[in-house]
Amino acid sequence: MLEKVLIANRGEIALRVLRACKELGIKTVAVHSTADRELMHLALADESVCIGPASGALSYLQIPAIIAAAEVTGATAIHPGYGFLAENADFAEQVENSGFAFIGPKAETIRLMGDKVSAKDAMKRAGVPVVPGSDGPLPEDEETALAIAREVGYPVIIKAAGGGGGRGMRVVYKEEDLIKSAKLTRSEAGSVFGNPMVYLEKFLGNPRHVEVQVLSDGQGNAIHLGDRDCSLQRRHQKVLEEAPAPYIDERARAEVLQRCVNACIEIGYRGAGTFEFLYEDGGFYFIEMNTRVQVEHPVSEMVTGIDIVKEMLSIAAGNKLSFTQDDVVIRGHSLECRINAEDPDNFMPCPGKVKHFHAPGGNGVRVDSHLYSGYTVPPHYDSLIGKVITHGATREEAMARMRNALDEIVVDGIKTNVPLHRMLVRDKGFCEGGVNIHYLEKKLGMDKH
Ligand code: MV4
Repeated sequence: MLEKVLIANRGEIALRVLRACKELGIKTVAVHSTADRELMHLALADESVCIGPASGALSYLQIPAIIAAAEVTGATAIHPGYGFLAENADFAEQVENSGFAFIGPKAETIRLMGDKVSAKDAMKRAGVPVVPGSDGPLPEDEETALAIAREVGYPVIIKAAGGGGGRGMRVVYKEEDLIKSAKLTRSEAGSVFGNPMVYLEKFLGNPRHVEVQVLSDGQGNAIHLGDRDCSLQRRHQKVLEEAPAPYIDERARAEVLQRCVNACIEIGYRGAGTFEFLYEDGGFYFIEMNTRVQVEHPVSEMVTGIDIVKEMLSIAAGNKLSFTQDDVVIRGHSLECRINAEDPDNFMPCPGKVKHFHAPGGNGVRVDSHLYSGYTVPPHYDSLIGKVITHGATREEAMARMRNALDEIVVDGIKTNVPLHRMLVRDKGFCEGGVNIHYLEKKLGMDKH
């Protein structure tokens, strides 16, 4: 096993990784900014190192500071968590070139998936169903571009190769708008991502966001941990996730899960990964792959009983997967509510001192949070302060347990989105299941029309 892991992150995910390391008897190094001296996991780590001032750009995003911290503490591996440097191929490369294990895929895989055109091309060639489109970059030649869009059929969407997660996209409804939309998206992509390359896809009007969790050891063995539905989102920020995705055509599901596993073996994928799909009219269409552990990984853990972070550590230590697909059984249903320090009325971040925190409990209830009474949520980072996760034999049981958990949770002193979650778990449409990516924004009256 790995000897000593440096956790290059903060908040709930740093605590999550620390817990996995401690379970496995791995020593831990926590790194933190000057604004994060109160973080819970610092007290639990074997060592901690301050790597810079409050701003994430000057601390958690400082590659030399993190590698120096690993060197002075004698860490042997680095876990990037999510966000920050987790999908930075240069970071992964420098970590490995400095002699540490990067707990994630090879740098070249991160680079491949970071470019959405090469990611889609690789997945299509590996047999994963993709959204129909330009099959590569959208050519600058206007006649060729118009011909591609006409062949795909309007409406189409133009996306930046360097984008992802909802940044750098533009929907085009009619042919006369294509060229100016392509030019605009190209120019924005050039300035925002430093890469003007764009590609074109058929625009799906009412899809669901369904993703597939995989684990692959980079030694020829890969498995899936089923799927998750992350359709409940606002402005590309997920709010509530669940596993498995409800009301999916079972033949299409079995097919796509197997194709993801095959693709992992085909590309020699190493670590935990997520294939993101749009699901519409019974079909799955690949859009992007995430090469990190995701915020919502616990719902997959709850329905499989597999600890994804422990598996990441084991894979990084060079071990083969210790189980096969037949050992993975999807049991029951799981929900996750993301708890944010934000104003429930206008979604503005609301950092500040937590006067009192009470975590919910009971059968099938899990809380992943670094919160404690007296902790001050700093204003410099993401507003996620924890996740309430429930499991039940059925979706209804998981939902009833979530209603109870949200009734019990107390976060006094700051505003949170708990009221939004209390409303959602009683919402008729959501309770029935299978809502699409526009459902929450429509419900909140944010619909553009
Ligand atoms: C799409 C789409 C419809 N058609 N692609 C937004 C995030 C990025 N990962 C991909 N996104 C979308 N791509 C085609 N061809 C609609 C979205 C989309 C979306 C996707 C997943 C979750 C939430 C979303 C919200 C708005 C738009």
